[in-house]
Amino acid sequence: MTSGTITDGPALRDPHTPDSRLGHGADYLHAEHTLRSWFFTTDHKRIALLYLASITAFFVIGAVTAGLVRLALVVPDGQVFTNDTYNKLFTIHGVVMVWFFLIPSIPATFGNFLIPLMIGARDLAFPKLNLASWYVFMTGALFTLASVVLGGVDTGWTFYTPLSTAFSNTWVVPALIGVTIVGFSSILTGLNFVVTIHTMRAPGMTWFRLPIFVWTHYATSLIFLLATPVITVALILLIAERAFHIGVFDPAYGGDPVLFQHLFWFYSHPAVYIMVLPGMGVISEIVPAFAQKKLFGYKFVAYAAIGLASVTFFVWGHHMFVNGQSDFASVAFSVLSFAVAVPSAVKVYNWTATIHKGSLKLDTPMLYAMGYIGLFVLGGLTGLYLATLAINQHVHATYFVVAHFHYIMVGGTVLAFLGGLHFWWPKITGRMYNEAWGRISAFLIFIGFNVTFFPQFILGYLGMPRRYHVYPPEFQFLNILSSAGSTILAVGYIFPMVYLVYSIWFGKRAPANPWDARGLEWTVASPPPAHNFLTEPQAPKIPYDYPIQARETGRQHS
Ligand code: HEM
Ligand SMILES: [Cu+2]
Repeated sequence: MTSGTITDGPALRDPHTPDSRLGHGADYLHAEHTLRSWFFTTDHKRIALLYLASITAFFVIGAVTAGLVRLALVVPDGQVFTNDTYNKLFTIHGVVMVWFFLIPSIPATFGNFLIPLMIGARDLAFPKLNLASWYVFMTGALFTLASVVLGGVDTGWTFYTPLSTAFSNTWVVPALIGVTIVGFSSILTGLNFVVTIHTMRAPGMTWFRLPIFVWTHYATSLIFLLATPVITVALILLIAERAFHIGVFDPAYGGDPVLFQHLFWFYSHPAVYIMVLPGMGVISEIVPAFAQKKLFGYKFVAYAAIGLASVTFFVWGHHMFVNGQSDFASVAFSVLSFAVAVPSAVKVYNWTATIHKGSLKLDTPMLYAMGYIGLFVLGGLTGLYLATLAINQHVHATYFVVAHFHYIMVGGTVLAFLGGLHFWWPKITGRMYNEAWGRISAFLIFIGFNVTFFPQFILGYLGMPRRYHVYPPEFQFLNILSSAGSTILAVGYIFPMVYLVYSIWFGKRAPANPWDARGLEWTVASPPPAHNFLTEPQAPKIPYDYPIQARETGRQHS
């Protein structure tokens, strides 16, 4: 083949990567071997792996600190750690998990790896910017982790004022600088995805032929672009407030601490959808593949992604029902929060309808997907409890909230992440993992998760506040149950780390399409060639063209 055929068309613009000198047949993992070729790569697939390694390391830090928090809570009298250490532990856990794991997790790894492959492009629109985003991300994360090494932070991941501005004597400023820097990485990634999806689609890849994974990443990128600058400004003001007492948030200087909460949640509620939408994209790929059935209501699922991304900007006040906002504001935010249920329910309904009468294969990715749907529904429904003003009075800042957000964020993001990791692992590495171990781990995680977090709904309902490590002895049994569950969960997380890494060297070689799935990423070899497509990719006429078609128009035939 001549290189002429593959530089034709906007989708295949040559990004001028150093590796473009290489033969077009070399797979991306073996195209070059030097360390330099990894740390200066502009190949979206290699950058995805840099992110995968980083966020895995951060997940381990987050998980170890979670384990220590659960360890402390085994006894009611708070004797395991000092108050100060306990506060620092849950802060590191929250900061690392939210800012350095959950937010980048799926977009930075699978988004980076798959969006160009799925739309038939050779790379992202700005390959060098993509590499720069990873360096920005690492710089910020290491800044924040340095504050931990220096002595820790005790404000919680929310950095609420006036604790963070006036009262905390821990390393707040370097922690904030790190989180601020990481925000720029999100903005750059969002920008790259939006431009890529607009301009790099292969001929014939119309908007309504895009995989839902691409749609959800498009919606997520809009949130990255529109919401992240707000937290950036808020955090810079917070740093200035703490360093120079400029009087934006501190009443002693004429400021307003509640203003910080508005700015914080104006970003951080949409951030929940930065975490959850990409996971929904993953589930929307897995479910049709393992039901061998066309995704039910494709257009509704696509619109629901945009719908969620829009409504999410108007509900931030549900975090402040008891913090002195007007009754009118509270009622409005309550009603708007209920509106979020509509597009969420559309998604769940459509996945369920896709499974219905499909020819189900319960392989590891599908087990994660089904676990995801269950946990997400429970997380979402308890969100409606929290959005109800009278109930919120009772459970605000209790373990009910902790249980709710873990169902959404761990159930919704981590299970989707693991499902996606197993689904695309053969594509990414060219190797198959051990299916039996995969299924065992998926079960352990599902059971461990529920044993850990379900008791926390009860604890919260009974009145146990979050962020305390001294509690009345009658709460001890449920806390021990929760800590025991977290041990099962930890084992469930360790298994995949072992058998997946093992498969890289000893796993069976993966075919191009081990699951008989649809989508352009399955038309290239596993692992894909350095330049993705050897010949011009052909966009499918309809997305999710599986043998079993949903009977959306079936009435007239029956
Ligand atoms: C895997 C992803 C996880 C994420 C994203 C996550 C996220 C969070 C966040 C944001 C907080 C709030 C911290 C704060 O309020 O300052 C938190 C608290 C906590 N998490 Fe996690 N967590 C995860 C996993 C776990 C696991 C596996 C466990 C237990 C084994 C766990 C146990 C806890 C506990 C006990 C708290 C303290 C609640 C409190 O503030 O009193 N988390 N987590
Ligand atoms: Cu919210």
